[in-house]
Amino acid sequence: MSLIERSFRERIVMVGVALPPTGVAQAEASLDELALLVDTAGADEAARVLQRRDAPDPATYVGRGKAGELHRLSESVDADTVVFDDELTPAQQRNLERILGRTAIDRTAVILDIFAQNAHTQEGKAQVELALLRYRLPRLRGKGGTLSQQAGGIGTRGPGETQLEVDRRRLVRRMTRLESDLRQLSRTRRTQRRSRQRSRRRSISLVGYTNAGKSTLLNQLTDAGVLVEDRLFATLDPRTRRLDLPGGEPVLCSDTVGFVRKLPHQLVEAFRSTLEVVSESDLLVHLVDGDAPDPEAQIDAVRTVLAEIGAAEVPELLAFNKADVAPAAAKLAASHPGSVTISALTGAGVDDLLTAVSDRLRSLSQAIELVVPYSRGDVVAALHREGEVLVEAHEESATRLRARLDPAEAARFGEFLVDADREGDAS
Ligand SMILES: Nc1nc2c(ncn2[C@@H]2O[C@H](COP(=O)(O)OP(=O)(O)OP(=O)(O)O)[C@@H](O)[C@H]2O)c(=O)[nH]1
Ligand SMILES: [Mg+2]
Repeated sequence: MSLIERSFRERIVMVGVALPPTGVAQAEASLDELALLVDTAGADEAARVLQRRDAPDPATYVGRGKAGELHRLSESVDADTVVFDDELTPAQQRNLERILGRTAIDRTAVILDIFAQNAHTQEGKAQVELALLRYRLPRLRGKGGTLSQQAGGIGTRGPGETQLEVDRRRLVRRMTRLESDLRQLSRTRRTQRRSRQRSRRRSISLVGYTNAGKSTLLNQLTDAGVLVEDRLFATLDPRTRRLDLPGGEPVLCSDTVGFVRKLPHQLVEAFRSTLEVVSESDLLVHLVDGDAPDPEAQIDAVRTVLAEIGAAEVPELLAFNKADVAPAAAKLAASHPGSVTISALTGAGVDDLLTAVSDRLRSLSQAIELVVPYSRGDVVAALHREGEVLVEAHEESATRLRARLDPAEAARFGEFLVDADREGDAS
């Protein structure tokens, strides 16, 4: 399932293009991150090149002259593969491989490769395979029966159209199968989630850039025993654990896949159902690695992905992590009102984080007052199920209740709401 050969450590030339308005500094930071991704995928950096351009070349991404230079460089450092720090179009990739005389891949392929290595559950594997196939389909070239990444070109076109068509059909069939398997898994997941919702528990999700410390935090909070690794995308499958907040309220806490700049849209698509747990949360704890080179850029990248998965509206609590080794964490927190500083590793600040979570959840729900006629026992039962009943008094012909409810749920009980103002007038 892999895009990168792993029988030996491949030698990689990395290529970035600095485009306006982002500029050179950001392109360099992105290349640094690509180096981490390449290393995580199991390959070695042989050289890196940054080119300044006004726009990518439609045919070759970098300029044609630059491509020739890259060919000479790749020869001299004995590189196996050239990785471009952006998504290449299938045509650009084809043209580049012809000029470079070796495999040309893009950032997306590297990230997909890491995901492929880290997928362990049935659902994770299916999601990654689907993303890989969606990436490969438009890049399929007629070359025997293989779905090879190797360059085609004059003289290597193989048996031609027919075989290509066969490959393509096989691929599409497999994709359809995976899509239907995933739909089934997603239905199961949804049913499970619904039964949890019926239990009236609120849910929070730990989100953040990859390697921010989300799994470490879940372990610190719940003894979940989730895999923690100093490597990118260690977690692909969400874990949900119960956790008691300081006030005693139990909540469900999920650890999820980490995000990254330019997270391939094929992956976002494939992981959509997994990520529903995020968009349906009551609160996001957005964990930021205080020790990262550019934490603010990581915050932006995470928010971009959150918007893509429909979670932009979910309230967010920022937590700057790794305070034990990053003095910058406290400074960052100071510039983000309402945020907290923690060390998921040592546990420092974690109590404050939980208090903040508890406070935020409380402020998100509102206390309302209702009068429900005795004939509507079902409504009282629903209030107990979906909210927190604070006071319940039995009056002559009705039950009077004070309850805490999410605004969305409160709206459903509109006809039983006591209008506080009118109540004041009457007395
Ligand atoms: N010093 C220090 N290291 C930490 C802290 N929290 C996490 N780490 C380290 O950071 C690395 C990544 O931690 P994980 O918990 O796997 O990070 P994650 O956010 O789950 O990462 P992905 O699942 O890959 O997205 C590990 O080496 C952790 O030991 C912390 O508070 N202090
Ligand atoms: Mg993790």
